[in-house]
Amino acid sequence: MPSSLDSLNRWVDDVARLTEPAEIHWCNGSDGESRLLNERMLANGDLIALNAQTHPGCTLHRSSPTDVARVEHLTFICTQNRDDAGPNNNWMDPVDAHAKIDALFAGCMRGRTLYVIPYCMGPIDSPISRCGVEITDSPYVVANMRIMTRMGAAALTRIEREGKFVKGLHSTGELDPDKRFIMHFPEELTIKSIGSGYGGNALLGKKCHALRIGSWQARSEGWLAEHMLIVGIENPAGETRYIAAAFPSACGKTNLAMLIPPEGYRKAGWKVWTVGDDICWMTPGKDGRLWAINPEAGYFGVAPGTDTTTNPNALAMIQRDTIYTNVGVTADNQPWWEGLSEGEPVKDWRGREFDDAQGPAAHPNARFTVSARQCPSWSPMAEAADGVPISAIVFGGRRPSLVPLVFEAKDWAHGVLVGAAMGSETTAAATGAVGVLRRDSMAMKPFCGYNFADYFAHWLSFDQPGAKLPKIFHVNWFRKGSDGKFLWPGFGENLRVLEWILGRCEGTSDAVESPVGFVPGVNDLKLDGLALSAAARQELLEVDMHGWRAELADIARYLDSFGSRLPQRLKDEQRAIAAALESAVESTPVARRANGG
Ligand code: SAT
Ligand code: MN
Repeated sequence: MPSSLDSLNRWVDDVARLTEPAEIHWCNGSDGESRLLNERMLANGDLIALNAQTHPGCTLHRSSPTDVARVEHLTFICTQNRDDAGPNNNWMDPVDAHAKIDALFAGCMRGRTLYVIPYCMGPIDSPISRCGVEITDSPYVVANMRIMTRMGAAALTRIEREGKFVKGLHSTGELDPDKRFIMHFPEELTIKSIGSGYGGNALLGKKCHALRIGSWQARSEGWLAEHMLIVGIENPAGETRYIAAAFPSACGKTNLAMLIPPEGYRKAGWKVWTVGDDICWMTPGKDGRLWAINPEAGYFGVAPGTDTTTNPNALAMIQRDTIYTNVGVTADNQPWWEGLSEGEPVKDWRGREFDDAQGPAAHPNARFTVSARQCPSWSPMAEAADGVPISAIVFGGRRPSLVPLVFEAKDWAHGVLVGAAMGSETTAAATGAVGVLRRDSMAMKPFCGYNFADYFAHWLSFDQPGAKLPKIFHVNWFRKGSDGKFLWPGFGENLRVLEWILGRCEGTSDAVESPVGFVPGVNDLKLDGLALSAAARQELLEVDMHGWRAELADIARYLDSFGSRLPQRLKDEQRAIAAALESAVESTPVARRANGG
């Protein structure tokens, strides 16, 4: 009888014939293997040792200066039918795409080792988890995948049992931006990536598998693969509720997932548990609720800005056994980045003598890779095979104006519109201009592996009789006052907003109804002890009807860009809100007090 590993073996043979490596190494994920690889990388300069007294087990990787972020313009979804990829993706015909990228793979591993990395996204025994195999010629990728996924022998055993896995082929190639492509073939459960060694371009379990291919699999199998953190909030009564929150890259998911409660909350007994900081797979349970796992086993977080005040949990977890990418270093060889209050850099992320005229010491998208278990707020529920039940889904982006601190969607379909209409200013996580406002539906613009119109329909389809769906909210930590400064202190204080959100789920927090959703009244949020002027409180919670009327018109234009595939239900939601705003603008807006539930 043929073993279910036959197809894997055949694929590895085919790839080896194409790429011509000097040797092939099957990764088992053991400590010994990891030590050996590290030694090799330290010897050849792929990794640089950091101060072993202050940062035991930590290393630094400097990527090529033109390879420091995801490359959305070189990322393709290759489906037989162009409309299946949708206007939200770059598309290429699969036959052309294979031909184009295989030409770049030909002979690309000469003199190099081909590593075969079997991995599992999610707890190894979870029915929600899915497996994949990445082939790469980058030992740095192997080291990162070992932290970010359940990699090695156990994953291979599961693959042998299931016979099904996502195939990912990666090579750093020549690290030439002109010979770089990140291609996805969802119909073949296949990924091919060449020319980059960086993060989301190269660690194929992450954005390529867990989101782009994952979202495709999720639609056909009835679940959701989302760009969301998962956080558990334990109240003083000892009850923990879980929130899943979607924000674009580099908008504070890691910080929110690891939040430290403000002092008053801490003393009262509130605790925060981190389940995930980037990706969430959710599936309807027998009880009608959505149950979520974090498919990852580690964090690939943004280093700049991480400090004792912003994210003390993250700072604590990256003191040992961490791979740093593109940070600066101090005179005594400690990692350093902008926003770190201690130490000062002598070398920048490229390894040059630090000179602030040449730019920052750390690249703005510099990262740390670390095992999730090192986080002081790590939740043991991150290993639960059934996942955790989600009480609330939160969408958010960087919106300097208009969008209030928090509001609640009126129901699931309205919530889907709120997610679809999400906008945010771009960040350094992808190459291109920073600070430009763009629509980023569900924070999935760079990551949805199929047509957004079909994706919105998939979201709407969860609204079934018997479903006990989470309530949907929108937050905006980034609203600015007329002085250009952020109005809201953010970070730990965000727990105040999460408390209101969970109160809405339990029927214990009040709100004011507005055409755009339920907004807390000034006294509905617990703001005691915050240095926040009455004017700032007012502004943070204000719904500017005229501004929102223009916003809804812009949302309508955005929705129209998806043509006839867009679900009518979503258009109806948009029209209903636009009409409500129209009458609110015409008459004097009278806010109606909504009851707790
Ligand atoms: O580079 S990654 O895609 O892994 C990180 C991010 O952009 O969110
Ligand atoms: Mn992300």
